[in-house]
Amino acid sequence: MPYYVTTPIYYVNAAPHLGHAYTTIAADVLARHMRQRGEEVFFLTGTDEHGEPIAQAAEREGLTPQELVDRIAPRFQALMPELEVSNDFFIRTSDPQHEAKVQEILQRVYDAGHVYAGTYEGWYCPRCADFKTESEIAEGNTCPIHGIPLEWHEEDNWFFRLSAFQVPLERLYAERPDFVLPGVRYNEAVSFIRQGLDDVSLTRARLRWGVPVPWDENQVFYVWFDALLNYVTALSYARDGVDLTSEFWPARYHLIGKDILKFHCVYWPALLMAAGYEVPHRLFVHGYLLSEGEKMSKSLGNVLDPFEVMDKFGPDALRFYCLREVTFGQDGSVSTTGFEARYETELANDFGNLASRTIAMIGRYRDGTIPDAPVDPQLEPDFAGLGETVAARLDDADVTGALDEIWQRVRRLNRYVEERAPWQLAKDEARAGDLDVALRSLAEGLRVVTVLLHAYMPSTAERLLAALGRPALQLTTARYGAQPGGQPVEAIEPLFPKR
Ligand code: ME8
Repeated sequence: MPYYVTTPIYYVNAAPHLGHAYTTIAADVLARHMRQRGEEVFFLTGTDEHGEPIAQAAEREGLTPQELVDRIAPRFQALMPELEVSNDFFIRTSDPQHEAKVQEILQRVYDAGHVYAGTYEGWYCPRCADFKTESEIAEGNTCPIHGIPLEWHEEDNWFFRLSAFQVPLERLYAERPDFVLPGVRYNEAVSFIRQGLDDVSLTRARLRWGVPVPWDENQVFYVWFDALLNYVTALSYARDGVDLTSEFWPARYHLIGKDILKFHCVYWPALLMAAGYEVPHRLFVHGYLLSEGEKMSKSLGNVLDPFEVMDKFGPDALRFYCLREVTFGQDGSVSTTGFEARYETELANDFGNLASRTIAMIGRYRDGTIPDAPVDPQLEPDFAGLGETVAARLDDADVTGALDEIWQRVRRLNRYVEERAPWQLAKDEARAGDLDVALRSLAEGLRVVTVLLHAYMPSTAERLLAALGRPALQLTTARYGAQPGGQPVEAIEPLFPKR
């Protein structure tokens, strides 16, 4: 089954930060891993360029909205190769093809009777571009996400009949207990639905910066409907002259942060049903990266700059750190000191040293050729079924759990070096056969973990596999003993040098 994975599309009212990098890296791990499994993959990310937050940011800077988005969207686009993110397309919601497709789909929703004219009044957060329900209003009539005062808004709008989807949504969730992962987020979505769904406003009258409503020239679509639809519109024009929708829709995974759960877990499936599309297979809702106990965000200003971290340590170290430090699905703190500690203990010591020592010992004791000896059966139980275990974890988007499985084997190989002490074996000619087995087993174990780490640290893994003379990346090769010995290796510079 083809594998379509998406990230949220990011607002371009400020520069990209580590939170944006985080979701995108996680999606990249899934995409790369599925390619290693030989699946047809389509991986989408992009920018959300309409709506009030953008219009306001442009005004503050004395620019037109178009000028602002044309200035900032390229910075998000440039972030992708820097992070080694292998997205198949980058959507911008100001793309004319996206706008035309949004109009076509929402016209269909209108024609099917899911839209009516009404007046909206309520408390509104201009940063969220969202009206707040009773339970979403924080103390002092403020936005619980941005901490700013809410504004009372009244306007004539077109409404989407979300309430009509109450029963279909309840049924969807009852039939598919894994529709939203992790379970705590599934429960949150279900309780939101059970509270009773109000209709939601689909358009905005006061704003010009958006996709025009085809049946009412005085309105544009509410940015969230325009934005959600990116996941289907992109497939229709990402490849010239080919519509990929029937191949890749429904998406296998939408990855999102918990801040946008309501839109994705409630509005989005309802809108898809109204428009006659299948709903996605699954959504995975991750937690927040925290900095000094607070959510990192542009509006709060406590931002850890991914560009700075990458300049000093490279993208692979950043990718590894984010997914290792914070269990995907939960909140967790990130910091420069935390980063440096993991860089030192896990990347430089656990993995980097294992690679350098293994290659150096093969050089020193066996003239740089992996001995053509059997692999040590002692390590077999540690590696049995590892590829399948990692694949199963990643089928559930458990990117931290899969990485932990791999890392346990990295540590096992380090213990194996200590247990076998090849430098001792090398002193005794009678133990040459044992030394052959130990070196062959280390090289093979190292190769297996590196194939599995490719999704997480692509360029490091490729460098190391090339040095081991076995560049194959397919998941089927991630089996201990799958590749024969007798292979020359090449010395390499430390993978994670001291900084
Ligand atoms: O909400 N920790 O865009 P946005 C973890 N345009 N992830 C974080 C994060 C943090 N501290 N900060 C941001 C929007 N993110 C809409 C989405 S989708 C149809 C429209 C990530 O620029 C996380 O994925 O505010 C979060 O959901 C997303 O960035 C919000 O990005």
